[in-house]
Amino acid sequence: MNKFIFDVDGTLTPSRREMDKEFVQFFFDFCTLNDVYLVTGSDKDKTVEQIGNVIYNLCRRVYNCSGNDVWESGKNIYNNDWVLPEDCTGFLQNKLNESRFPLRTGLHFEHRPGMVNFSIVGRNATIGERKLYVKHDEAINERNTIAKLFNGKFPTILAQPGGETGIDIYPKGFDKSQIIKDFNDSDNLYFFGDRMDVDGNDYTLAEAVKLKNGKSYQVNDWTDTWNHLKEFI
Ligand code: M1P
Repeated sequence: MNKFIFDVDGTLTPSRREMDKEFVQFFFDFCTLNDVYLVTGSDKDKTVEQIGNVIYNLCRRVYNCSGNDVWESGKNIYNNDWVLPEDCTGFLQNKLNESRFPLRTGLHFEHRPGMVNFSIVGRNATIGERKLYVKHDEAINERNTIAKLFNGKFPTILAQPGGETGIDIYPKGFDKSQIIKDFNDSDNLYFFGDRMDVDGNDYTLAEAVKLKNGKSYQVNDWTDTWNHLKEFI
């Protein structure tokens, strides 16, 4: 049986923005005709804000917080209560103090079920402020550098740049790849994500899908995803 798994930010929507209205129409039909699963670093409220309640509930299952907060037909069926240890918070706080990016908008640690999103610019950033940070990060590769240092220092925890501005942090094994246990060997898996590069937060799941003989599509944006999906109708 075909099962379609989608990342959200950068794959179904522009990062932290709403889904395109015409794509919503197409995707509504797609979800009605196929088994669709979502897996995102974001929490439920943000995902609903982006894709709407109708699509959210049409999905067979939604894996929020990288699979640490799982929803099915409006019900929460799994929730991980891990919290970031204090020494990790201290390490990241130092990185926040040391960063040469000049803006701080607040909410630099967003605690979500089973994970934390760490952001130098802060999760209160406006779209313009986010763009400034993206430019800064592209120039000096700040998020990858922080994530690599963090992973070297805390071997039981994993830090992965996710989306455009932050770093997603969870215990090792509790990244997006944890969802693979919910699929059978007989399932034909198709996974769509924008960060399947070795440092990105779709990488581990793309590898797990490969081990199940499934197919992963690295996309540039939601229009790219839409073009691929036209092959399936
Ligand atoms: O789903 C991808 C990422 O989306 C957001 O990233 P950013 O705001 O940095 O673009 C965050 O919710 C992040 O946790 C998530 O992985």
